[in-house]
Amino acid sequence: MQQTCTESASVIIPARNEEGHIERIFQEMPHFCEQMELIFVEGNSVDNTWKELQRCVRSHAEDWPHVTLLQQKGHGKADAVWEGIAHATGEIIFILDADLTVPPASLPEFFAPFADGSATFAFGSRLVHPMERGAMRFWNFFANKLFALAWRPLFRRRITDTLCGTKVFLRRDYERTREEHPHIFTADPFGDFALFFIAPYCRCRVKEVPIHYRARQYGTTNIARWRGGVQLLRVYFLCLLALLKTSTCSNKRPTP
Ligand SMILES: Nc1nc2c(ncn2[C@@H]2O[C@H](COP(=O)(O)OP(=O)(O)O)[C@@H](O)[C@H]2O)c(=O)[nH]1
Ligand SMILES: [Mg+2]
Repeated sequence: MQQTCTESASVIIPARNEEGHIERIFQEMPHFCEQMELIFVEGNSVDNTWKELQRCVRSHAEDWPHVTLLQQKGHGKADAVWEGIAHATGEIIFILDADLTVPPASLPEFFAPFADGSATFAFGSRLVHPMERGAMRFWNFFANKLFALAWRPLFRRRITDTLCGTKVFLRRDYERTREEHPHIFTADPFGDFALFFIAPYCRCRVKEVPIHYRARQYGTTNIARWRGGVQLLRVYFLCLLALLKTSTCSNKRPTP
């Protein structure tokens, strides 16, 4: 089996109004890869997230020497994630929400299949293990189930969750997919579906990692779920269309 580069990892952490979680991120983040950097992308917070990030970078400098702090120029989670990836130097990109609902301690489980070459794309599922009380609202739970069903034919395998913030992929796959389908990345308000699209488009070896989803301890959601849901539906159809076109093109290619 072809080995993937396992030498460097960038963890991108979008953070808006997450002041109360920053210290714990530094404390709970495991060192799971030889060359590892953390990239926080703060944006439009109304609390002291930015100041707290600066304080934590100073106080954890010994443990975490490679930390980049960015303040996004645009708006929204996806914009923050794209900006973070643009600054990443690692070959493997991890996206991790700053709200600690997915424990940073679970990241080695996502890294392991990259390290042994069995996966080139990994994502978290919140819907396998029981989750903490209050971690997910009823209509979100319902929509998550539906979106997981909708993505199954695109992945050609059973998947149980599409909107867990934790997604892991190769930077080269991201760059290729983004260059060839930029409209999908600009249409996605959260980034989850555009990133999901990488897996079938680049024919990745896929690993779903069940995680124990936790409830937020600080602040509230930054996501407008109804408007976001409609936007996601549109992004889903853009992905579907792009994959259908790709398979039509490859079917038309003459066999050598
Ligand atoms: N930089 C940045 N981060 C954001 C923005 N919106 C959401 N986030 C972060 O993205 C992650 C997911 O957002 P969250 O509010 O937890 O949404 P939910 O999980 O759908 O309730 C969290 O780490 C947020 O801090 C934004 O506009 N800018
Ligand atoms: Mg959240």
